[in-house]
Amino acid sequence: MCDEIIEQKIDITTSVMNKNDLFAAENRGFLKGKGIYTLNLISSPGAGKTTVLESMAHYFGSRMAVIEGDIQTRRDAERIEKAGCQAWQIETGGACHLDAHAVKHAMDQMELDSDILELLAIENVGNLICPSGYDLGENLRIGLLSVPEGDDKILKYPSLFSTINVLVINKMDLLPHLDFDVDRAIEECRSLNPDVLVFTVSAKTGEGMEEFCDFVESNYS
Ligand SMILES: Nc1nc2c(ncn2[C@@H]2O[C@H](COP(=O)(O)OP(=O)(O)OP(=O)(O)O)[C@@H](O)[C@H]2O)c(=O)[nH]1
Ligand SMILES: [Mg+2]
Repeated sequence: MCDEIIEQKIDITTSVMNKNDLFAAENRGFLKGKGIYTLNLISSPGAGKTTVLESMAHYFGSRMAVIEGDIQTRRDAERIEKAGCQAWQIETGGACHLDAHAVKHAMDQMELDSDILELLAIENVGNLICPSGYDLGENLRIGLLSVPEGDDKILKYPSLFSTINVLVINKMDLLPHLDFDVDRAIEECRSLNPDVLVFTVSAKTGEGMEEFCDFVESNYS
């Protein structure tokens, strides 16, 4: 009886994931056709995803568009628009992650035909667990960890940190005030994910942001 329920649960989960993967593949093809390179930014709430994107907006300007994912409010999209980029807000109404279908729907509403547009950044809902299971059709999956969260988080949330291409450690300006061990965080991330690339930045002061933006641009130019 119990085995039967577990089997049914696995069937349903598998079918939802297959559907997501189909939409993700569709998104990837659509974006490739338009020559747009896509990032999926994932972190806990408040690690600095929107601040990183505001800083990136200074570098990329209208070459970048942003999809914002939050449970509620347009606050992050408003911040990105203020920073000079096109932004579309997805309010999930409770879901703790974005999925590829929601991203497809957002893209349908956006102006993605501009010749100068080359980068789409997707800010996922703040969460270290749920977003990691959903491919959105991105080219690069970026995990953000901020110094105040503590250097022990990577091994506690392996589903995210083992599947990212790039680790960005943010809020480096706070390092002198906290006991975050940068080498430990990097070492633990590489133990899960040997090929991960690492950037240390402060989105607030701009430290390390030019190097990070140069890297993003070098992936498609
Ligand atoms: N000191 C410092 N503060 C930062 C830095 N980056 C972001 N913050 C602050 O951290 C807070 C949260 O930043 P957000 O960019 O809103 O974080 P977020 O990850 O987008 O948050 P959610 O969208 O709610 O998940 C804000 O008060 C930022 O000003 C940084 O590099 N240094
Ligand atoms: Mg945000």
